[in-house]
Amino acid sequence: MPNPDTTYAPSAEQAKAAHVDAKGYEEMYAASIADPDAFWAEQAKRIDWMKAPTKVSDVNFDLGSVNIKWFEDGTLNVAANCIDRHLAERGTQTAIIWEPDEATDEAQHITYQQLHAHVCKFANVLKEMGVGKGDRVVLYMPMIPQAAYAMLACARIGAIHSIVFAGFSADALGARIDACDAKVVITSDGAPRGGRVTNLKDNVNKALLNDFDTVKCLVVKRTGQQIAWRDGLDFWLHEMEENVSNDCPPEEMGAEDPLFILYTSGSTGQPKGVVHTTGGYLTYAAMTHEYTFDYHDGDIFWCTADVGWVTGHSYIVYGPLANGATTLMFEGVPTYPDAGRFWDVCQKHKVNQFYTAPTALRALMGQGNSFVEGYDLSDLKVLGTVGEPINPEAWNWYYNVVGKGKVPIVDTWWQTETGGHLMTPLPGATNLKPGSAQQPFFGIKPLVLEPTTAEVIEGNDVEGVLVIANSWPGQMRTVWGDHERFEKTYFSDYPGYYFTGDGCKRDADGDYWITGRVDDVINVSGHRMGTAEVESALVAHEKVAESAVVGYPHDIKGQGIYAYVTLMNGVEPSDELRKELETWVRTEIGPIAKPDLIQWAPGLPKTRSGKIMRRILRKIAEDDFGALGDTSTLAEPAVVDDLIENRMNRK
Ligand code: 6R9
Repeated sequence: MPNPDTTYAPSAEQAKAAHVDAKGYEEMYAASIADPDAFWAEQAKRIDWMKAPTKVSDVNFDLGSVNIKWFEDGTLNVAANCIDRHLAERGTQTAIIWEPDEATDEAQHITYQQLHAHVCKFANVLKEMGVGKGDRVVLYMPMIPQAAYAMLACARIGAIHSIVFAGFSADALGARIDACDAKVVITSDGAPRGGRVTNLKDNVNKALLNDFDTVKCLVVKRTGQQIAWRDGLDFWLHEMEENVSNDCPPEEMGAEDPLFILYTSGSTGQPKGVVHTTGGYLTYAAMTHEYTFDYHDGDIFWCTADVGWVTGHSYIVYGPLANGATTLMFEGVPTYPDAGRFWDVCQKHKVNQFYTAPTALRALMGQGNSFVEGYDLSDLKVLGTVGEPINPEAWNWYYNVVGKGKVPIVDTWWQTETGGHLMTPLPGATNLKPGSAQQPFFGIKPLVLEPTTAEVIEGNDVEGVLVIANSWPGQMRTVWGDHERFEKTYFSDYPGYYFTGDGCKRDADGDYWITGRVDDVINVSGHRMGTAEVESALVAHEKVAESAVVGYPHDIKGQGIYAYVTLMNGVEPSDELRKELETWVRTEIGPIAKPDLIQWAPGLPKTRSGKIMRRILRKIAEDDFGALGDTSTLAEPAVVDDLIENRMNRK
């Protein structure tokens, strides 16, 4: 049981200045659990409703009738909440600071008024292209302000956006366009990142193989490079904008109308389209943004995620803008032009809250402190992390070198499915423990279950699987087009609870420590990857007969991808073939899925019923084969000796 000697208490000033101190958290949490509907009815007032809801929650977690509704009879518009309602008071305040890839290029400051004009025009362009309420629009964009305009434009007219991370390949993009039956794809000509440019429009053309003659594409000019063009189906945003008005009244949406779909990896098969709706999601994104980061009026907030991930949705766009914040959008990478870029940007824009991923911190930590030390980081008030457990070494570096031992760190645990933070320390309220997500957010009831019997484990100093016993407004509502899959994935293993897929410990003080996924999902640089996805990409190659993929500990990425590959009869293993398979997976899924290690496996360890024994493969990949556990059910024990002998990860 991790039990760090040092905890870090907030200073008296921090506790006083924060929205809640320790006592405030206890009281508010208790109230949120004692009468959730009263609590959330009050919280729903933080957003502007066209018609205020009279109902609060309508929730059923029973398999076969899973149903989740919040604020059901209320109506609202998300874009109006993120823009219009701020105009009177903060029209000239900066809504978005955009920091381009090249440090020498000028940053842009977009005020709320300007944001309003951009989004209205954008929305009218979409209408002009035939997009209406309920239609799906796929975004495949660099981190440019137009990505935020596009999201908000969809929200304004009631279209459902589905963002595909621009690092995904054309094939992965195509699968998602098909899965949600998108009417329009929004992209840019090129996407500069870390000094290199990806031609996004060409990827879109490849992705549209099945729908080449039907799906329209709206293109933002970013680089001005040569791109492939389909006359009559492709449109430049800047040209379309010349002919539309900048008046676009926001559509009145039901609280339970879908706001967006976001595809995420699961333990089996195809990515799932996680559906979030309008009223509950916005309430939850706004509230968590305010409390977790102790956001106050006038603060400059920076979340370094990409809008292609849920973190970018909730904490670059929807949460901060609903709160009238100034949110920073960064096009580049942490190490370009050098490992000081994050801190240069923090200094330049006087960032108050900074939110990033452990994998980025580990990479920067490895470059040495000199990249941090030259910068004035005195505006920082809160530091945050997300995406994977943060190891105490990285935590301490973040705390001492970046925060100079004065700035609280919030280690936020949540998921694409949860819409916003479910467990996190709160600045000013929590005695921080390096590596622990610590305590539930308001209204969240976590439970630890015994994995095989599903019994609730009471008390402290315990370990098991993590489930949530109740619903919250930001919870996903369904899997797009497959409600049965939604029920099966999240509500069937542990009936009556939302199953997170994570394991956890609850320590002697009652604080939670996330121990990682308990399903076949691995976490590479904070990004979820289903081992099944990588396996199906590998076996799609003509020379591959079979494959099994597992995670193994990786210094920078958290987990690396270890692939065991059995080749077709007669195919000889070689370094060239290894390269070929790496490139293959990159084009099938994207660079983030490229295996770090590929081991040629003449056979895979299987039970007599033919199930691959992943437990054994994980151990070998971890270079920990002394503890293989029970191998008595193996069909061919000799297979394991060969795999150990030729293992790729030797410490
Ligand atoms: C927001 C996001 C979700 C999975 C989740 C867990 C891991 C996220 C974490 C964390 C430990 C944290 N995870 N935050 N593990 N501590 N602070 O990352 O969403 O991409 O859906 O990933 O990431 O395993 O189940 P998503």
